[in-house]
Amino acid sequence: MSQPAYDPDNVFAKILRGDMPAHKLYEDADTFAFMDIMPRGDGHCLVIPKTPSRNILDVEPASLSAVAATTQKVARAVMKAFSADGVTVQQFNEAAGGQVVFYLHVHIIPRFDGVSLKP
Ligand code: DGP
Repeated sequence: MSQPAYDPDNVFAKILRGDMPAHKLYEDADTFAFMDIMPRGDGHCLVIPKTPSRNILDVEPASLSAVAATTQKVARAVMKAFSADGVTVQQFNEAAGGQVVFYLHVHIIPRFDGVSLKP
């Protein structure tokens, strides 16, 4: 399958443009982190690059590196803020891979001993 083209009419691009609201957690020159609107657990948040890409299949390595660095920063911060026992980091690509919003994003979900994620 060839990679579909990036479509700028997606909700995360709108959030970055300021056309839609979001609960911002962190921002730097290359990345943006905000709370997930449909959390699968307390503190569920997302990290996106500022350079648009559809998913991991088309992202530039530098942008992916920036997302990884911010993911680590935010994962540490939310684990501390929520006194979590662990953290799940997830990332989906294309519909068959579970992707719903076609703008590269990484899920960060604090985890607690004995607590399952919401479906
Ligand atoms: P996925 O593409 O499968 O990784 O899931 C997209 C995630 O994005 C899902 O957890 C819900 C979240 N989401 C969808 N629309 C919005 C929105 O408008 N604002 C925020 N903050 N999160 C959203």
